[in-house]
Amino acid sequence: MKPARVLVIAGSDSSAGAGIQADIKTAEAFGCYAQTAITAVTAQDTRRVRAIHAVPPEIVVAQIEACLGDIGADAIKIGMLGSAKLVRAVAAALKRARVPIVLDPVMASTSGAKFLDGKAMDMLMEYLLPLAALVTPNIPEARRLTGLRDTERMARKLIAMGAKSALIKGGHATSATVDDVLVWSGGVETYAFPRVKTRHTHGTGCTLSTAIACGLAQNLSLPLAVGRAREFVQRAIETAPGLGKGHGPLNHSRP
Ligand code: PXL
Repeated sequence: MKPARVLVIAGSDSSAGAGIQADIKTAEAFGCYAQTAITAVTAQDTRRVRAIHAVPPEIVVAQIEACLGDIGADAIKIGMLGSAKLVRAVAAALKRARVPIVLDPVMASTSGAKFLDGKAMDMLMEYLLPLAALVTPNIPEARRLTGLRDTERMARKLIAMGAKSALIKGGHATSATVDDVLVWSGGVETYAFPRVKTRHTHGTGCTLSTAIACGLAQNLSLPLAVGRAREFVQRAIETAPGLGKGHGPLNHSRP
């Protein structure tokens, strides 16, 4: 049987904990075929981002067209974009895509480097949210996008702003469990997992959103795709190899 196909539009992480490298490893773990449109090349380790080289929008669009024009995709995941220009170009390139789009509104790296400025955030809300089957902000991102503090209200506002559904990730909260809240057409689901005391969380957001896109590509319902993805990330954190001196990578291979 042919594998389900996902197209990932995201940045490269030289340390391979996050970004495109995490996305490909995640897709492999779920038996999906990942194609990629690389938006930026980052030079980073587990401690900091040293340099970012943005790929010109026309080259990103050419990659998207190459992927969709031949092999095709059953779901699309959007991660790091990096500039307002690229947000607009990607939105235009995906306008006619008829498969679910998972939008991870990446604002910064786990180590704190800024990936998206205010103007690009505004563009993302205007042009990309309306294309998203699911948007997956963490709490700081959801606050920036909505101006609200209550999780369920943040999700509802993102839906009012155009996304079909929203998953607010609780990793940045301080509760004993990490509570991720999904608001979708079928109602509200909360995914609660014990908070793991670890610094090895580099790439959790990338991994989760790609794992969800894989589920959607494989025709799982949205709440099942989120549940399966959340379990995968939990095990990947619990079995992280402990590499690097900062925020190390997860274990993506059969965690
Ligand atoms: O997890 C956010 C993220 C997205 N994309 C790239 C990254 C990171 C975090 O470091 O490096 C390329």
